Amino acid sequence: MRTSIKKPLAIAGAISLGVLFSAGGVAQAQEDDWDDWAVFQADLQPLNNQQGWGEAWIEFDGDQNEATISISYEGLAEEFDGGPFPHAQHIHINGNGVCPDESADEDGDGLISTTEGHHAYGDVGTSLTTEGDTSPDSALAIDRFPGGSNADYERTIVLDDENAAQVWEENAVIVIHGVDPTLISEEAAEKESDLDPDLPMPATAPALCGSLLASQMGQMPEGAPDTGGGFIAEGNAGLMFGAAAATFVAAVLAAGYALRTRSVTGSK
Ligand SMILES: [Cu+2]
Repeated sequence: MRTSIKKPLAIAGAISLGVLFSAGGVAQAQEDDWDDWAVFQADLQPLNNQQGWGEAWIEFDGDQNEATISISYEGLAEEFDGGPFPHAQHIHINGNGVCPDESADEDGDGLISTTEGHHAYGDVGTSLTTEGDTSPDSALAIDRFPGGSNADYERTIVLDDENAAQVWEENAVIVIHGVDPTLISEEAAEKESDLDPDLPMPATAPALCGSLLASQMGQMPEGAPDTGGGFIAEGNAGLMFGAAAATFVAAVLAAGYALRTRSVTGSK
């Protein structure tokens, strides 16, 4: 009995939507082009008693692999051996998509090494170098990373499918390495790096970390006015007047009602 009432409602909703979107054929085609447009953003918070903070953005503009990556930070370790302190930076993937907390310090030296944080953020997936190779092979290419306390980095690179998928699935983490040895325990500061015995531990331990989360997806192409609304509200604004608006509202209500009914029924 219930089904016989709700099915017509769902069908009415589908027909109304069909009328609306065929009327907005051009807008629909544009929406398809924007499916690969997205911005992922990470707040970079300090680890290991470091000072400083930063932000990272990854923008895809019509391609699921080609990414413009921007990173800005300030307040990190400034000098190393008389030169700018190198800060290796990576997209980490295939972990849990999060940053480690203090419980990650397994050996109790007061420092979370890159290895100890691995369960949280995973492997180096992409090396965010200033030039040349961006594979994990360049993870410690310390002469091709930004150095010093502050940096403004931007580079457009083509992520491989695995890295791109991890970013789109919100399981990627930005990690900036290289800690000020005066802000960590003496014991940890004197160790050799867990990643390369030729480097001291402070050169490679994580300093800033942030999960990459979707900031905006598939709304408007670059350069369009951003008033904070979604695609329907902006792209189809011209269709929202008069009868079209009434049809659309009815369709959404009917579709929502049908979906809700289906999920309730399905959960039994
Ligand atoms: Cu890293």
